[in-house]
Amino acid sequence: MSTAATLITVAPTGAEHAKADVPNLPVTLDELVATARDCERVGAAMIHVHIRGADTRPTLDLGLLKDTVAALREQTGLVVQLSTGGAVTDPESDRLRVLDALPDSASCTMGTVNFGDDVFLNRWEFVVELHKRMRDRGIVPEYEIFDIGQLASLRRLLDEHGAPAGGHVHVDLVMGVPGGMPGDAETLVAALRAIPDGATFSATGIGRTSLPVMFAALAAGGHLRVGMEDTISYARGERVKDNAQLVARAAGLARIAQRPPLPADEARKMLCVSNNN
Ligand code: KMH
Ligand code: ZN
Repeated sequence: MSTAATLITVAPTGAEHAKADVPNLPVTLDELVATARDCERVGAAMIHVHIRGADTRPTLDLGLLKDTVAALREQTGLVVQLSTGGAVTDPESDRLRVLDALPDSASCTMGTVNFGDDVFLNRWEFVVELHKRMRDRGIVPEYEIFDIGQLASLRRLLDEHGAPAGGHVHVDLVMGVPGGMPGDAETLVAALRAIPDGATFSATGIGRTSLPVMFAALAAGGHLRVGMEDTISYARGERVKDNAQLVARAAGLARIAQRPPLPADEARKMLCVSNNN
């Protein structure tokens, strides 16, 4: 299912980059809110959030997650999506507890994948538990797909456990992770053959695959995720200035493709986000 407009999601922080290596990475709540506002202004409609503690390292502290959801809701109109992926070292119990912060949306990765030198573990029982708990809480999942086989797992999940909260299925293809599917047009087209009927999709390319994936996703009628979680390089030899720079580029390309950025209220409708949380 494609739309006449483009949902742009910003993933501003992630769990992988160290603040010491990337000084412009937003890690405090104030920095995150400022980034979110800047990104909304230039075309983002959803934010995919990983938070950091006072030591700038990734954390899944529930109090801080709740404060983050509240601040983003108060100061932006963005759809707030919390990561349940966390960092590769986070235990399942902490990742499940993220849902108690009651975001609009949360990520749900559809399987285990090698992740550089690490392993991003997503056991089947854990995925099912995430899916069910999100539905119980009225949280809309974004099914994160790191490899094409995970789309078969998504079909199995929906067949065996039913539709997600809101009834709409939205998928994010995370391409170019070392250990996952490559970030190129050919792979994106192959992935689309396995996406459930009626689902919408966005795509993001990690590192240098950012641009090829963005062009391929736009050409295929898909949506976009960009941000410093996924790339800190803007062009060859040029570091990203800030997240808004990446969103502005994505918005510009979406306009050129005649599929301008989708406003946040339209994104809520498309994703079937309820206003109950
Ligand atoms: N940080 C990665 C290990 C997600 O947010 O759901 C997992 C990740 C996926 O970023
Ligand atoms: Zn993430």
